[in-house]
Amino acid sequence: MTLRLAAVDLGASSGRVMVGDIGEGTLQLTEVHRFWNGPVDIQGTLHWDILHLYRETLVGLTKAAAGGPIDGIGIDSWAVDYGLLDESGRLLSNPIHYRDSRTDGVMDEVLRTVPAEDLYAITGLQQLPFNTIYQLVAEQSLDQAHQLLLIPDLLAYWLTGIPGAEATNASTTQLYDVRTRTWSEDLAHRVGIPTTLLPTLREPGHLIGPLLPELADQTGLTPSGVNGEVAEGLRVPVIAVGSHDTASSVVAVPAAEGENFAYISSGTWSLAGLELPEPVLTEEARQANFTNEGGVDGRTRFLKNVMGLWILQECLRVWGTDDLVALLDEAAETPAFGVLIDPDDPAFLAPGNMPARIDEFCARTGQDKPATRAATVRCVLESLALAYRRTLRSAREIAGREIDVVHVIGGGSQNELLCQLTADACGVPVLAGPVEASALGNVLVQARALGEPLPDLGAMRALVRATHRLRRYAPQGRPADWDAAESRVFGTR
Ligand code: ADP
Ligand code: LRH
Repeated sequence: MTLRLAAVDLGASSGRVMVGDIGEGTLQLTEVHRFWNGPVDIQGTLHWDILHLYRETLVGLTKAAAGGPIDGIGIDSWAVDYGLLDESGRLLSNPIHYRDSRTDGVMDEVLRTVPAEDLYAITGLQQLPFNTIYQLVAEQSLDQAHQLLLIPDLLAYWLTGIPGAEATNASTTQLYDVRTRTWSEDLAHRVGIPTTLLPTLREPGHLIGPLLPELADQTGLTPSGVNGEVAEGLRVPVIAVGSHDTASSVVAVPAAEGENFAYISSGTWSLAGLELPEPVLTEEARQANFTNEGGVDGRTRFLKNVMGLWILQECLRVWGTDDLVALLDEAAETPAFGVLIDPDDPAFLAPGNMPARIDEFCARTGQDKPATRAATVRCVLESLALAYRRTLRSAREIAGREIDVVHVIGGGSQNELLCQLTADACGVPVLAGPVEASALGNVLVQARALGEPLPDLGAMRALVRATHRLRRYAPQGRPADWDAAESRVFGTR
């Protein structure tokens, strides 16, 4: 059986529609459409342009249809954000961006009602100021709302008319009980969020429903029949995948069977951690602010959000250039261990003048500011590598696991300097690729739902490994230099 599947993958910096061709031993991904995504500031509130994302999704699906029949559609996106629907199913207002300042101070307010220990014991989630629970406490339109749909579920609803909440993404809301894998109605009550807002949960692989007839007409999407030709009258199913983009990308980590691996899903954010069979809800994990997000097939994504390439994206925007590759080449020639920052400092969360904020961080910490743009880029990359080193070391210690290799997946796996610095800082080899890990994880889970013999994550990963070229970076340099750099930024352990 050969399947042609459309993956709608909405990252925080770009959205794309990819077509995956999957058969026995084959997996090929083709990008058919890519479009801008990012925060839109209207009178001081940061929004997502959800109608632009919907329209571009349809443009992408139309392009996918032009290449032949499509057997399934899966949607994944960044986590935590949502749209609210009224009783008639209409979107109440444009979804707000998680970087908006409406959640400033809300976490502390909630923690006065629900102790941090309780929150962690139930949800296993890291404290991030923009977790859905805090956004909902800050929400203005709650009393008019009938239902909450997370972003990929909102798009799936617009494509099919069927609402629901896919579990991996629901696990990022901090309203999801990681032990029972259901919504925590208790928590919702305690913070004043009506539980009626929370839709029925669905697991990755669940068939959501067929594409609405008018959208099938508009896009020209039709599935293939048994012999691969267009099947008249049938409508393409929309299938729940790991709809949290990071859950989908972890599916596509090309780990070998039995390998002790860590991963860094590297894009706007860097999600650095381990895959575990069960959540780790210990006090040590809570203190270290590790998250236990839900993975495909009931796995736990035990990881931390590191601020990621966002800082660099904002530098480029402020400098008015998109020539990242030239800047990376210059940064590679810049002396090592100049200025260092803590990328997770809250100063770097909101959009703005990142080069100036880096300069301010340096002033605050008694460092000279970077002398050139290339030095700023080098500072960001070395600082990210240091943050990965700290994060993966704590993950290893807290979970009691070995790490023999770090898989770097996502757009940032193309950044050779960052991959090398990561190998150097972590002291283990980095295997870089695939770039489009989320879209791959998306089509793999669809393929299994449609009967492709991919029984488990091991089989999916073996297929990715067999069909994608990976780049290996061996650790170089002196570990003592990284020890010294780490104590400069974070103090001694
Ligand atoms: P997201 O899904 O969060 O939107 P991506 O996985 O698409 O993010 O990764 C985007 C990042 O990938 C960019 O911010 C950039 O730093 C990096 N990137 C993209 N292309 C290249 C390239 N050719 N070389 C190095 N880095 C790249
Ligand atoms: C990465 C990501 C990450 C979340 C953040 C909001 O795209 O989904 O896993 O924490 O966006």
